[in-house]
Amino acid sequence: MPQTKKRPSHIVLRGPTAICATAVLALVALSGCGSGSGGMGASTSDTNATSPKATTATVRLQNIAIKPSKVTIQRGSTVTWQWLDGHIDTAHNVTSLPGGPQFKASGTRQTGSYTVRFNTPGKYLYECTIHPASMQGEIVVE
Ligand SMILES: [Cu+2]
Repeated sequence: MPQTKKRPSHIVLRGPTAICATAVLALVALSGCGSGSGGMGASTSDTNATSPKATTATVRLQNIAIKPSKVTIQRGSTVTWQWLDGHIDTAHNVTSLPGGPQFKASGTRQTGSYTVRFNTPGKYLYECTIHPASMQGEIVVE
């Protein structure tokens, strides 16, 4: 008696089996689409990562000023600050302002240079904390 009832349950099992087969087909179709568009997407982002011209910008810390005070670069580029006020015994630093994207502060010094690579687009505001009134700068990373 229960055996006859099991037969319909076997038939019911064919339903999910058929659905599984459909799901597999769908997955194959999806994975086919996915690998195609995924490959396209990856190559597109690779192009974006490499095709903007990475550059090196130089900023002078001289006469208690930042020159140029605003620099625009492509992501992946570097900015090098040069300390040029050592001869007047004046030290500077470059320090991110709070509230925006940050980069590692240079520390205070009188000579030499400091280079930061910017990989993340954004508007980086900074200052020399010793001379904030006259030494404010901006790095725009595109
Ligand atoms: Cu300064």
